[in-house]
Amino acid sequence: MFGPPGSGKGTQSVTLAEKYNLLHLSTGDMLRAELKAGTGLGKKMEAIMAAGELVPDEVVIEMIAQKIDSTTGKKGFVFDGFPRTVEQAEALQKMLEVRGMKIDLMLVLEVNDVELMDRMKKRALVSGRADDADEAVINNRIEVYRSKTEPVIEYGRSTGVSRQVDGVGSIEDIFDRLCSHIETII
Ligand code: B4P
Repeated sequence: MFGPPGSGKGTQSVTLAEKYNLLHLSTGDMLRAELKAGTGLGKKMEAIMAAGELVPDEVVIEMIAQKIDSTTGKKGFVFDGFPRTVEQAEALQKMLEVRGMKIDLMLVLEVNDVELMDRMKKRALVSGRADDADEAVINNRIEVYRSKTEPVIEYGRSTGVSRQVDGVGSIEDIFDRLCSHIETII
């Protein structure tokens, strides 16, 4: 599941994972759990995340590899917020290949910047997330997405797995749009 910050990746991934018996893997959620638990890793990542920057590739790659290896009883995975750099995409492809798996679909949620800002400001009222609370940080996250993460879409296009999905509208309508793409490959 792909898209800018606030595009609905987390929102949609949870219900998609339930419907198709997949494991939802959100690197953002995993990192926030480290922060909350006050682990050494969490303490190191706190300032990076609060500034809206990306944590080092090796940190998230290792977290994902561990989760893939410890999962049983699921038909597959929904990766939410990962990969976020071309290096992470290449690492994911390799880690799946050696385990006899592959990326089936890359769903790209498209949402304009005004709507993104509006959603994250609203979420800030309830999330308590430092990276939602400040307009400059939100702008930085969108900027980091455009410069470091959008190139991953090209990577997905070159392997024929990416699909653009309109991410504006009701949560239910967007869910239906996403499902219609998934239904073409199962
Ligand atoms: P994430 O947790 O991935 O943060 P996000 O992009 O803001 O989440 P998401 O896009 O899923 O939010 P959603 O749309 O569901 O990452 C946070 C930070 O962790 C990053 O900045 C980075 O520092 C670090 N990080 C994470 N992964 C990393 C990686 N791989 N590499 C390096 N660093 C990494 O929700 C947004 C809001 O919109 C919600 O309030 C929701 O209710 C609302 N919403 C959803 N759909 C809507 C709709 N259709 N209409 C109206 N509102 C909607």
